[in-house]
Amino acid sequence: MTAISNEKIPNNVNLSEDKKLQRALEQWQPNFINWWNEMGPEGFQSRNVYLRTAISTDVEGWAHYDFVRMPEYRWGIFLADAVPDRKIGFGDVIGQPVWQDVPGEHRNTLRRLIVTQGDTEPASVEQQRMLGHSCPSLYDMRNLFQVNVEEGRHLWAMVYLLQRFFGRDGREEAEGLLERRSGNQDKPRILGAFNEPCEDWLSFMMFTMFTDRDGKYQLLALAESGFDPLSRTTRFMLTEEAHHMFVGETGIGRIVQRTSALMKEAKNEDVRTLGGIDLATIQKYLNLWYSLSLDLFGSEISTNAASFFASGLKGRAKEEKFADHVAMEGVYPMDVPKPGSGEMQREEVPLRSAMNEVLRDGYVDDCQRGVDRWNKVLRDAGHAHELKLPSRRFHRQQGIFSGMHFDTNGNRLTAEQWAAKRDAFLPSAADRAYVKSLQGKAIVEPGKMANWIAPPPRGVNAKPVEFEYVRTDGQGQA
Ligand code: BYC
Ligand code: FE
Ligand code: FE
Repeated sequence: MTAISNEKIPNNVNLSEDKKLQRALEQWQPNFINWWNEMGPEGFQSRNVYLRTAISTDVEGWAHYDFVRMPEYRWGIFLADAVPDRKIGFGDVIGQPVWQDVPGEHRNTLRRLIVTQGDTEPASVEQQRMLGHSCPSLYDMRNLFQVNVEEGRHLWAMVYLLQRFFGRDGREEAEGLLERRSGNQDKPRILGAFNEPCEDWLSFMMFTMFTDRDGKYQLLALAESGFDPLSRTTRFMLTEEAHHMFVGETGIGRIVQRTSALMKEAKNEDVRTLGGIDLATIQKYLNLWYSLSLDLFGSEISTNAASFFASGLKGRAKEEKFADHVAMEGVYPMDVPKPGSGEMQREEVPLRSAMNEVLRDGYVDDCQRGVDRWNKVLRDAGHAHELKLPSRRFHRQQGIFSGMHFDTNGNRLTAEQWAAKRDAFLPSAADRAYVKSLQGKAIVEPGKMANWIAPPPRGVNAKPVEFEYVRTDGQGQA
């Protein structure tokens, strides 16, 4: 077990022995707190929230729950334990010892990967900052804030790598991570999905289901990295990520469960008359966040991905599952639109250039397992309707299908057909207004749930569902 020190910046990297780094991080810390106060959860900063905090990096280290005011959360630097004699597991450098420092020739590429990863973390906090005001219960509000503080911690994780290994450039990038703003025209966040508005709880739960799950797959790929500090950092982040996807998957599961009960009551699918969220609307939000999240894997055919893999910087999720770790010879057969006509044509893409698509394959399967669990709720209640992941071609803004239009089954549409059908596939202004109208004010009476969502089967850390997870100012004993 690796204990976490209780210094100004909690850490398990012997920070007190590296005075220069400690100083740099202590200088960045107040800027982070300023950013958190300005861009973190709006209106709830002085509340006592029942949060879990890591006190060590092993499994038991997660058992620490207490009331904390969010600005006092113990953000810090936690790396998973080193694997003794670890060797690089893939690419041209397979079998060589992992690097404890940044190889000069990979400096820029690694920095860009770390900055791109780091940028998503504060972006998501910014996207979600108003949601406390419309939460369906105190239990859900607490989960939102747990996700938010952990995304803040993920930012710390990437900033540690930048400050520790990238000198002055790294310090500048660390400042940049606090300066860009989600959705801001002049200084947007780096990746598409992280500039999209996330203004209601259906979006939030789809985001944690689908967008945080991209996080899981990207972190799994970076956990394979030959740059060992990145591998150890992302391995610990993955333990935090599991909760985010739990929030999304069970959140949508509870909405589906409530909708299913309301459909029985209404004796038809139009549960809006009863103040529920109809399956058609749920499907549109799914279509939106799933397609935005597919874009986060980059293009199907990517020379960037090929060189990340060749140079041992970024592998595949669970690289050990694959037989061939060099991937020099294999091909990935893919339907690629012909330039001009856009007709699909089967191509054999060299495997290394298809690494984004290989990672996306694992992601799609993982999403499907979650959707299957939602559909089981519907089936068990006797409904024939199923939710579906749309085709990978649908609504793409990155990669070989971007700039073209497809329906959710992957059939090509003209621009006119798309314009006519768009609101049948994606949330319309009216759908968004309806979902928002259900969430006009926060439900803050302990144990009470909004009408459009079922209660969770159990509370947090063996506390009852009706526990007061977020307390008003001044209170706070567990
Ligand atoms: N939006 O060869 P391509 C998370 C750019 S989520 C905008 O297709 P590549 C979290 C790309 O940068 C996980 N731009 O892709 C979740 C490149 O630009 P340049 C985040 C995009 O490079 C929830 C150009 O298009 N982690 O943790 O193979 C809450 C052509 O690139 C997008 C990472 O992303 C896009 N969607 O792969 C909180 C891991 N897609 O070079 C947190 C680190 C591509 O021409 N990042 N582009 O200027 C990477 O591994 C890679 O940067 C990507 C792109 C997989 C994102
Ligand atoms: Fe994260
Ligand atoms: Fe996350």
